[in-house]
Amino acid sequence: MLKPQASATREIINLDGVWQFKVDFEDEGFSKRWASQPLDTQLQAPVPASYNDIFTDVAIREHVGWVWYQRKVRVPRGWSGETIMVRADSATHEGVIFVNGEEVVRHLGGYMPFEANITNRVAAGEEFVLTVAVNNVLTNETVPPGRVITRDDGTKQQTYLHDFYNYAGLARSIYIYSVPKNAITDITVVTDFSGSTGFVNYEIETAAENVEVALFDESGNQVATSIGAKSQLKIENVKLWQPLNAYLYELKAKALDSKGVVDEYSLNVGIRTVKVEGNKFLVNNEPFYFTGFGMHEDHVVKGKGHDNSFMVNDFELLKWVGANSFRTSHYPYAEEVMDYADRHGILIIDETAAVGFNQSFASMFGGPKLPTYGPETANEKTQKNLLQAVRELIQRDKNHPSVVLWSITNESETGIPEAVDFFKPAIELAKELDSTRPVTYINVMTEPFNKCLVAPLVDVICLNRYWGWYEDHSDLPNAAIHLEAELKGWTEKYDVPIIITEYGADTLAGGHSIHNLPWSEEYQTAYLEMSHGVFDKFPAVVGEHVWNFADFQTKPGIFRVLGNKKGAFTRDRQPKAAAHTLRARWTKLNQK
Ligand code: BDP
Repeated sequence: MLKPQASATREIINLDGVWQFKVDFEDEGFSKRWASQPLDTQLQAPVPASYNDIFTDVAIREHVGWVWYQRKVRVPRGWSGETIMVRADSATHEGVIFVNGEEVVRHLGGYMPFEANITNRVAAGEEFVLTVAVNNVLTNETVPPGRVITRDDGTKQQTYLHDFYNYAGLARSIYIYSVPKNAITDITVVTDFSGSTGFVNYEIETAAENVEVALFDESGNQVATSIGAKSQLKIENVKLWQPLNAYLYELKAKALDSKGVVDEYSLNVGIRTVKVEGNKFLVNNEPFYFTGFGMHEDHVVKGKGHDNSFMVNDFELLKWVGANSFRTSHYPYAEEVMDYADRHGILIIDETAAVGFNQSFASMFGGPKLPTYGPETANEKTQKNLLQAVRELIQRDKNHPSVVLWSITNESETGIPEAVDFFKPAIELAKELDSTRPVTYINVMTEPFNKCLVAPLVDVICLNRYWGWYEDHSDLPNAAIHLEAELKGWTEKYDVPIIITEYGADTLAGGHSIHNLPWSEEYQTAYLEMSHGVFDKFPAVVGEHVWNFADFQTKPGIFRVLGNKKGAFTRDRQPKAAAHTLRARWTKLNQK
């Protein structure tokens, strides 16, 4: 699904703004056909934003079920004869779009775009009523999974086994856009180079009779052309897309019929290669070392709402601290983020929302402890949804040069054969859909090298390790010994690159201790330095992503102090001492 854009043949209207908003406390919005009438409400909610922290009413924040958004939309006069689409960049976790009261599309999975052709339901120049119902419920079949339980007073409560707050609503933009008949419906590019010659292999989907493609450099000079829906562009004196030194060509595709151009679509293309060789992770055939973070889409008030100011500032901080990469822990991020990373040379480990498939977390997050895989937990329907999530992720993000590794799941239970049955098809699907990028999963501490059964299936091993925090708490000498012993085990067993995708310590900004007590800024710094000393002993360790970039909101818990405090930055993006430590190390590492 191509991201909508304006071109000579396409127009787009962004519907960001303040919408009518109603919480469906009695679960009656569908039966009473709320979409067919003006929403009976005093509330309005901003789009894009998670709705939870916007209002002061705790009943809204903690609501379990549907909420409804509504607004009027006028279709531009000039759109007659065009195909008219409506698109949501996401609806967390399930979205239903209605046009003039009629359902036009329904989508499950909270972090992916979906759209519908509404040409026959609207008219150019006329207004229509757009309603979006959004459901925040997580069940054993959703990705991520969860469980709704009933309190003693009969009210519902959402439980889940992942460590970030279940923000919901319309956190990304909604659009209507026009496309011509016989439009370009998909583009896939795969890049390569040999010496100073670059190659862009492309494939374009369209019902139009012919296709013309031209590639332009950053100064706007045309550097290659081709004809046909599937071909190769050859670029002499190619400028490669490099980590922290991005170069983007613009591919302009035109679909034509006998009368001329019917559609135009532009795509940014970074020419680069990614390969795994032995224990090396190669970008443009050079060994690459990941510095950066596991992140979250998380801010005050907006929750997971996309915001360009926050996004640009986060990237500025990444650059300042010497990060060259991050992981979209634990769900796909807004497409604007992917575009920005392309433009700024930041590498991405792109992750599905498969987090919390691990019942051993029940003791920590509450709820009954069941088998992780089984009829009442992760079952065939869940697996089907996971496969769909992998398909949608790769479909959406396949052309981003920033994306260098697909992550199928975070911290699932992987030491039992059921885990192989559950995840192997998803790993295979990722490889089948994209043979150009390696595939990984993120290993949890409780599934070490001699236990985990999923590790042999992937190209890169990613480890989340908390020696010195959850284990050997406040005992860094022991933590160092155990971390080293573990990495020795992994590197002896597997000849693949290893990325430490999480290591970190909760830290209260402004907390200090001359004795390096946990939660102090001193302890976080000492913890990181201990970890780095161990990583540096292993050539197979090709990257370090601190958990987390910034403090973030979680479900309340006795081990969470107004959220997770493992950020190198506070939630309002001020550096803790650790950020300076990382900056000193990473700036030097990136100069090598
Ligand atoms: C890991 C998870 C991450 C948590 C982190 C923590 O992958 O989502 O927030 O640990 O406990 O278990 O801080």
